[in-house]
Amino acid sequence: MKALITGISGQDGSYLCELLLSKGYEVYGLDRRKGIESFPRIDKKVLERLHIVEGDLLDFERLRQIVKEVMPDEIYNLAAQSHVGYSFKAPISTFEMSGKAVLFFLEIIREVNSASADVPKIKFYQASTSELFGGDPGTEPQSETTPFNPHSPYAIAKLSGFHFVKLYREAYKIFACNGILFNHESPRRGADFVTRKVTLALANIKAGRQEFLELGNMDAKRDWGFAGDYVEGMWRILQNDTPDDFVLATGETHTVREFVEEAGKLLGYDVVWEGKAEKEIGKDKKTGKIIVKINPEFYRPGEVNLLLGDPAKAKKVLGWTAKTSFKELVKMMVEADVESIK
Ligand code: NAP
Ligand code: G4F
Repeated sequence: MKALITGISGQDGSYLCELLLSKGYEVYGLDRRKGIESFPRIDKKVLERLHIVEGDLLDFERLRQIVKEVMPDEIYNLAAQSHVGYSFKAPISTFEMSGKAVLFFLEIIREVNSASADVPKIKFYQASTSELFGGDPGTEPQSETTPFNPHSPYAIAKLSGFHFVKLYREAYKIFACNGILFNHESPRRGADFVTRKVTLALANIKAGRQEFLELGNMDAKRDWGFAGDYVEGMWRILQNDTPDDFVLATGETHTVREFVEEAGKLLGYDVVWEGKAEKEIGKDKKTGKIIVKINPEFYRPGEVNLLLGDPAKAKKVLGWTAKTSFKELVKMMVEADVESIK
């Protein structure tokens, strides 16, 4: 089996390529040209087993050439501008990467699939997101049947990608699926996402290298799982007999504040909170040291308040469940960051 993964250098790409290699796949990874080889998330031995192909997600002709040359059995489209906050600053490029580029792949697959009856059909996985739901209180737990109400340029872009996948599946019988994934984190998470920002900052504060941590909305609730578990779900989605869309989630939700408390505990801090809104601070109860301050710069023009997924369909149809608990995830990330800053 041959797989093409876009976004190979990202968090999920790094775990997915390991999984597929372990299953005997020949793995091709799309990487945009940077002039230097840079795959900090991928182990050197794993990298040696990958075929890296250079190309940009927005270059239709290059993508077409790559797909025709590689002729993968499966395409996992993970590449995106994946930061929700940044999508308010760069809505146009975000829209192109998560909307237009999805259509590029579907058009290429339509062309390849229809070329001749002997050509093997390509299966397509689209990295869709729980951001589609909008997280309005009262809609939880969110499942495949919950109405969408996107609150950011990122979510609107991903919603267009979601609908293109559904349309091409229904209209052209392409084996195309959306994985509607809730937040999944790991020690390989980008440092500008809230979980990794917290674990890295607290490790630095503990080591005396940073004074305090600045955050935005502490009340947001997320259904946080471990990325390593979620890539297994992506693979299972494409092994299902029929193409379909699936929610992958843990079924548990926590506030950003709870994430800070849990990470703090592991480093010997008993974080207590004082003040409200922009005046809120988090202090270590024993020493009185201020660990967290609010910086409104990290507030978003549109916020998703509450994400809590219902993964029942994935469990029933795919036999998939998130194995790693919230506490195990936080511990894994804190321990990795204590090591990473040494
Ligand atoms: P990530 O770490 O931000 O990785 C994004 C990847 O996309 C990187 O490899 C990046 O390459 C690549 N990329 C961006 N623009 C590109 C372009 N123009 N051409 C080629 N490659 C490009 O994201 P992730 O956390 O692994 O998430 C993977 C996918 O799942 C994303 O589509 C994300 O939106 C979606 N998703 C993530 C979560 C989550 O909680 N992690 C939940 C739901 C959905 P560079 O290294 O060159 O920047
Ligand atoms: O970690 P975040 O930036 O992740 P967010 O916005 O939930 O998006 C992630 O998960 C989505 C799936 O639901 C993916 F589709 C998407 O690609 C990405 O992987 O923020 C989580 C929450 C937000 O409510 C944010 O406002 O944390 C809040 N937050 C509070 N302070 C902060 C901060 N977020 C960031 N990044 N930085 C802060 O300082």
